[in-house]
Amino acid sequence: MFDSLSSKFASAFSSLRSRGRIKSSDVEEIVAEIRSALIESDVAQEVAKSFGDRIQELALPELERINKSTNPSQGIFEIINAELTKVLGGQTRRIRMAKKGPTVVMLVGLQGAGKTSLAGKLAQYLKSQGNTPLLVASDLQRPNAVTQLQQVGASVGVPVFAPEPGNGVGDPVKVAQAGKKFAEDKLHNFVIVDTAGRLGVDAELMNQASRIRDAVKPDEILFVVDAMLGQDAVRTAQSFLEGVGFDGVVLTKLDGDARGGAALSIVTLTQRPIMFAATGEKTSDFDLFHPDRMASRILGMGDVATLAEQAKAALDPDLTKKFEEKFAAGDDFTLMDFLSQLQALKKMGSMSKMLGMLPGMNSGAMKKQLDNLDEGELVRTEAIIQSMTPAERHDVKILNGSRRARIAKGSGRAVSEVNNLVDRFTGAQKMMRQMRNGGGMPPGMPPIPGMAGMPKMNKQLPPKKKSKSGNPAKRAAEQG
Ligand SMILES: Nc1nc2c(ncn2[C@@H]2O[C@H](COP(=O)(O)OP(=O)(O)OP(=O)(O)O)[C@@H](O)[C@H]2O)c(=O)[nH]1
Ligand SMILES: [Mg+2]
Repeated sequence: MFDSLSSKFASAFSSLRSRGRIKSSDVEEIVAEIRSALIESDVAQEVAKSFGDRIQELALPELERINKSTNPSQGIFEIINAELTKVLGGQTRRIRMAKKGPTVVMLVGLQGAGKTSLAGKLAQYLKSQGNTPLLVASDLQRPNAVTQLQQVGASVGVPVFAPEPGNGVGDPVKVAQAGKKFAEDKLHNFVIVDTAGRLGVDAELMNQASRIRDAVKPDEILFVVDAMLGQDAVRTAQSFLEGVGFDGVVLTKLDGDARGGAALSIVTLTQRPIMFAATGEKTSDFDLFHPDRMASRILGMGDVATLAEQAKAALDPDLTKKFEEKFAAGDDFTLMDFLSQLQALKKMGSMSKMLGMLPGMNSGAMKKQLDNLDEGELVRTEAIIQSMTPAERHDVKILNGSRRARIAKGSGRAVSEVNNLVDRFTGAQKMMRQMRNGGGMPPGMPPIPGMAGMPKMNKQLPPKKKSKSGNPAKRAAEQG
């Protein structure tokens, strides 16, 4: 997401970083580069221009101060980051709850924008926060629109209010109204109204959406737009703003190769915040839109905050506790633990998406590596472990040649892959033992999901043997 913009910014910054003192001509240069990066990424000309002007206005008077600091390019970077955050909407905007009765959220947008999918994503998100949403099928345009929403609702376990088939209820306005009434009676605290889209902006579509709006008086009207539309997304947004009005924007299909510029333009030109982003077809491919995190991602600083949140959500607290207890008891790290970790990793979502949130991962060579990352690897590893007997999983030392051949056959993988996995696991096991014995994490080792809280074990446990710590700093402390 925003990859091209991000890599263009990265090259602009690398030229700035190579300078010691920053002159006003350097600022002008980077501003020119930023402007063209923005325009190439589908940001409207006027928005790109005013963004550049603003950076210049802010940076020039600060040059003296910036040049006194140890890292002048960082000073410019911070100005750009703050301004980009502002252009992307500033603060994260959450749904405003109704003061009384259910909060009504109405979704509008063109055909295929992703409204119905979003209805499911939003419902799941709200439900996960302890709400009791109701989905309302007010798209009676397409013959299967209602069934589509019913399937979406079923998949996230959220009820759907829909007209009874065949009894002639063909008025989306009445359905919306009845849906809201149903929610009030049944004490649902959120109502999500899915509406019909059209191929292009037309008067009839606007008229229908406006009538639904007047009937249910939404607390939030969300304009759903496909980020891949580029500049067209901005024009569509402006038409919807005039025709129906909306309070916030939802960008969908950010997983595609959208150049992302539309996001910046829409916020600036409609003065409406982006509230949510959808990044795939699964109901979990959805998040609140955080302007600061997005700016930091675009600028190649990564999105560690989101990564941490996802890790936390994916980690099963019971599992983490179990690990802690196991280690405290001095038990060994087994292949089953290894498998649970892989499953936690998988739950955290697509590996490449996840790793892309780390600083510096979205530019140049790193990006290529990520794109080539083999997601199937996890699945294959899982298959191999699942083809083992419980005894084998418990102790890989019993894996002789014939057992390995049987496992390979059972999982449909090559024996070399089984060997490779056993080697990797043995290495991980060794590392875990070392940690337990007070050695701490080997340098450069990433934290392992499912193992949150592990390092603190070092403090709670006396070293098993009287061996000195493997960690030089600690050893020094022990001796000192
Ligand atoms: N890759 C990707 N696909 C998406 C995303 N959001 C929706 N889609 C897909 O886009 C297609 C259209 O989505 P819908 O939710 O049916 O769109 P809609 O706005 O309800 O369309 P109409 O009901 O025809 O107006 C579906 O195939 C979705 O799976 C997304 O964020 N990423
Ligand atoms: Mg739909």
